[in-house]
Amino acid sequence: MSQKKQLNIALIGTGFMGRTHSNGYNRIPNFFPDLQYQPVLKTVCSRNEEKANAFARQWGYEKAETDWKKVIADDSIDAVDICTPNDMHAEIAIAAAEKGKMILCEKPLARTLAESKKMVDAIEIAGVANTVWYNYRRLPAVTLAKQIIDSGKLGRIFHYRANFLQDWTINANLPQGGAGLWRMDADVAGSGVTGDLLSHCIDTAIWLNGSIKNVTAMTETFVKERMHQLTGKVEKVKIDDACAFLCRFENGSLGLFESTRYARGHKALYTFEINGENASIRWDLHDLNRLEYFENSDDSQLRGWRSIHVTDGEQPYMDKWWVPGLGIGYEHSFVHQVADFLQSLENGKPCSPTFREAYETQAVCEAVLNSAAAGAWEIVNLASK
Ligand code: SOE
Repeated sequence: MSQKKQLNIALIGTGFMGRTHSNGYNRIPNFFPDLQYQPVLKTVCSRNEEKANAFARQWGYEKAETDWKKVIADDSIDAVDICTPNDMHAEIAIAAAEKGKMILCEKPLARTLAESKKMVDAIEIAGVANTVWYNYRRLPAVTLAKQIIDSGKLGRIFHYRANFLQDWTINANLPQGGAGLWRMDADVAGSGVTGDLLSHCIDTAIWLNGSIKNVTAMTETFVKERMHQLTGKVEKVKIDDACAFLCRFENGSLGLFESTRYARGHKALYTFEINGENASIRWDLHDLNRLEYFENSDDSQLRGWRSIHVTDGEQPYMDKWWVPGLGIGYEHSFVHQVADFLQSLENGKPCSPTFREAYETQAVCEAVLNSAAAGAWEIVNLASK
């Protein structure tokens, strides 16, 4: 411990993501013992004092706080981790950057491209280390897909296809807004499935297959009015419950994306498939340690989809865990993101996706929503208003 550099973390927000990130920090000393930096859980912040105290006890934070501005003002804090609902991301990130803090921000970067732009400007002016928690990149099978694509094995890419399907909002009596349901309130979340789920698919797609040039989209809000938990009134639902879009990538390939919270039977079915001239790759979150690969040059008698169980120590991240054959889970993607962030502090390289990279994902989301509203193709415009 004495040789380690301490990185004092303040977590703002104690929901589901607060737990995934905290678990990530806590696993580092055991599984990534060689890193120079050691996360120290200093402060957790929630508006609700009881919640903050209970969270601090459960996850090992030294202190609980109810005012995020006090957290930012605390000189002992090195890095601020933003896990609040989306409407708070920009204000907190900009204030933290102005105080010179490193920032780890939950996805999506913000509600809109304009908000995201202000955040990118703030961190770039401050020159602080930053990353956005698009965690699925860091599942070993997804990272292996990246390595295979970068090696050129697929050849020219023709198609990129992704889905993120859930079913938790089908019940028309489910209220919107407030604790636990802010994702259904467009004023807080910015959008529905586009920002919440498709942003994951877009982040992975840009990482694996490069920039998206233009999009044509459709969205639907199946339940038009819901009780708002905060106002107690029945209000118009402004989020997209479902969204599908087509796109063209800069490399000439075609993209097809779909997301919904109305796919009965699917809780978190994130899948992608990439078809190249020589080979194809596909992946499914429900079987997250497996990558499927089809190689056209295989002996024609034996050719078929290879089912690669990504658990070998020579495959990404797996030397850190158990022994070959034994898989890991969803939570490990967050441990890996913490490890990569700490590593980036060691080697001085940015921890991808940075705010600037997540800004590109936001630009695609914005183009998708604009296209659906206009019923027309939209160019992905990286210049915000
Ligand atoms: C929504 O249900 C949600 O929790 C998203 O907010 C997460 O980003 C996604 O990974 C799982 O689903």
